[in-house]
Amino acid sequence: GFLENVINHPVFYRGEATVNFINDHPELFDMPRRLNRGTRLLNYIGHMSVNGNPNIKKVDKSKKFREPKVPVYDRLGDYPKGSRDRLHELGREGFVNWLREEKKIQFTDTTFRDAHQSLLATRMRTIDMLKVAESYAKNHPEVFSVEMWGGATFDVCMRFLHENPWDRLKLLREAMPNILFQMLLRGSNAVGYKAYPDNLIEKFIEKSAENGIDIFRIFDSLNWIEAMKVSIRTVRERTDSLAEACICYTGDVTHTDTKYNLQYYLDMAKQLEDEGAHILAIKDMAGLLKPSGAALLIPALKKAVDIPIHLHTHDTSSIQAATYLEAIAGGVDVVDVAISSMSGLTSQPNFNSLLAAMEGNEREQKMDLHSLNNFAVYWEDVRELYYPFESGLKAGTAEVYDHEIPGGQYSNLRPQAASLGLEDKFELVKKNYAAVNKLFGDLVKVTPSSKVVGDMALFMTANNLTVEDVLERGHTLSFPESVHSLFKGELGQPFGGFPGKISEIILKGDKPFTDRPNKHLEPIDFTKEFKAFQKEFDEYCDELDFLSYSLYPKVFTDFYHAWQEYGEIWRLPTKAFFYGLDDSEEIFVEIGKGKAIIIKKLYTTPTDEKGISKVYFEMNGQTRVLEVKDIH
Ligand code: 3PY
Ligand code: ZN
Repeated sequence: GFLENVINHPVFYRGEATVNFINDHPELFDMPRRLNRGTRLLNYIGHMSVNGNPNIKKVDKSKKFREPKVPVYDRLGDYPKGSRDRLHELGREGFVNWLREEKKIQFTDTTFRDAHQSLLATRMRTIDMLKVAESYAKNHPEVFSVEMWGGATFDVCMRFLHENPWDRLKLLREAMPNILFQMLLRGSNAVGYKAYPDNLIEKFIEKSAENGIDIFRIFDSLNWIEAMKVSIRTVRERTDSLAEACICYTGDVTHTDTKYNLQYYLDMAKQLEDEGAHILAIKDMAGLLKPSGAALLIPALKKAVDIPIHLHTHDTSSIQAATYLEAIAGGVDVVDVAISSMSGLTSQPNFNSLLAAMEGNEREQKMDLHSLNNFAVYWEDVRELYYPFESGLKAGTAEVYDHEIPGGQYSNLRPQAASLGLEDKFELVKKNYAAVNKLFGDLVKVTPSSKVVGDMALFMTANNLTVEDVLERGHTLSFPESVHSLFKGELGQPFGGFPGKISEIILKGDKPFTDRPNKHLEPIDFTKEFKAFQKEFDEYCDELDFLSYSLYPKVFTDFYHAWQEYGEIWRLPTKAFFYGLDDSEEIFVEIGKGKAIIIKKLYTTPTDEKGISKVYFEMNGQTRVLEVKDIH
C-alpha cells in the first residue's frame, strides 16, 4: 500500500525526499501500479511457477544445475590498468599507432555478446555476466576488448529477458572500468532490422559512447559503404570512441570467378580507411575464411591500408583456429575469441586453446591460462541454465561453405523453422537458403540481409517452391514483406546490383530506389517526441528509454508493461527466471545496493474450477499468498 510505495519510491529510497515529497508525488497513492519491488518479483515467480516461461517449450525436470563459481579476485584492490586506460592515456590517434606497432597478438573476448548470440539465441542474462565481470576485469586486464553489446542483444534483452539494455551497459561498465567495451552496430540499421532516420543513428551512437562503448564495430549488411558513412562520421566527430569499420567476408577470396575477389576486399578496405575508420575489421560472420584465404587476404590488406586489422570469425566449420594462426602469421592485429566453454561451432574460436597454442610464438600474448580456464568453468555452469536454447548442432560442418548461414542466424533458424512446422525439413531450408542467395545475385548475408534470405528460404520450403517455380510463377505469388523491402532498396544496394528478372518478379511494378533509404525517413523531433513519450510512459523513463522506444516501439512498450507488473526481473537468478521455483526452494535476490530479500516458495495448490492456483511463498520470513491464473 501507500507506505510501501513511499519506502520504495526512488527519491525516498535515495534519501532525497524533502517535506514536499508526498505532495510532489501523487503516484504514491497509485496502489496497484506501484507495488513494492519484492511483491512484483513474487508475481513473476508465481506466474512462472504455475504457467512456465512462454519461451521455453520443453523443460527437463530431471536437470540438475551446479552453482556457477566466480573465480577468486581481490575485491578491495584497484583494477589493474588495461586497454581502456591506454586509450585514455594515449588518445585515439596514439592508441591506434600503439596497436599497429604492437607485436603481441591482441584478443577480443565475445563471450558477453556474439558467443551467446550464436550458441544460445542471445539469451544470456545480465546477472550472469555481471557476477563475473569484476573478477574477469581484475584477473585478465590484458584482454584487448570485451564485446558485450549491440547486434541482437538490444532487442532480445527487452523482448525475451525483460531487461533494459542500457542498464546492462551501465552495470557492466561500472564492473569493468579498465577494459575496452565493444559493440556491434549495423550501420544505418543501428541495432535493428531496418533503416532508421540519420538523427536517430547519431543520437544512439552518442548515448552509447556516453554510457560506455569504446569501440563501435560498424558494418552494412550489403557491404554498402554509403550506408556506413553517417555512423563512422558520428563516432569520429561526436564521441571519443573508436570507429571500427567492417568488411563483411563472403564466398572464398582465393577464387577468381567471384565478384567478392581479393581486389574487391582491397578496394573496400581503402575506401573505409579514407572514410576515417580507426580500425578495419574483417567480419567473417559465417566462418567462411579458410586458412588459405587468411594467408592471402591479411598480408594484402596490411599492405593496402595503414590502420590496424581486427579479424572476426565463427567456428561453424571447426577449422577457424587454423585460419587465426595464418592470420596472425600474416600480421593481423586483433582476433575475436570466446572463453572455451562458450566457444566453437557457431560461436567464436576457443580463446583458451588458442592462447595455449600460441606459447612460444613470436607474437605470443602472455596470460594466465589456468585462471582463464577457471572462467571457462564458470561459463560452463552458467551455460547449463540455458539448455533450452542450444542449437542442437553437435559438430563442425563443412556444409557452411554451401549455405553460408551466419553463426548468429544459425542458432535461430532451426527454432524459426520449427515454429513454422518445418523442423523435419531443416535440410531443405538450408539448401533453399543457398539457392535463394544465388537467385538474389550472391549477396553478403548478415543481419538484416541474412534474415531476408532466411525468410525467403522458409517461404519456399513451407510452400514447396523451387527456384524454377519462383521464376515461372512468381508473378502470382505474394512474397514475404522483408523480401519486397530488400528489392525496393530499403536495406541499401548490393555490390553489382540486384538481378533484373527476380527484381521484376518481386517488385511487381513497384519502383525501387537506389539512394540511401535513411534519406526517405523523417528525422525525429527529439524535444517534442520525448515529451509525448514521457506522458505516455513513466516519468522515470529517460532519454535512453526513449531511444529504445524509437528503435523498437512495440518491444519497448511490452517491456515497459512487464516492468510495471513484475519490476526488475533482471535481478532474479537465472534458474528462477526461466523455470520458476520448486516447492521449498529458496532464493536470495539483491534488490538494490546492499539490500536483499529472501524468497522461498512453499507450495502451489491445484488449479480450482475458476482456473486459479494459489502459490504460497515466504518473503523475508513472512507468508504471502498469490492467486495466479493458470493460462494453460
Ligand atoms: C548481428 O548483426 O547481430 C550479428 O551478429 C551479425 O553477424
Ligand atoms: Zn559474429
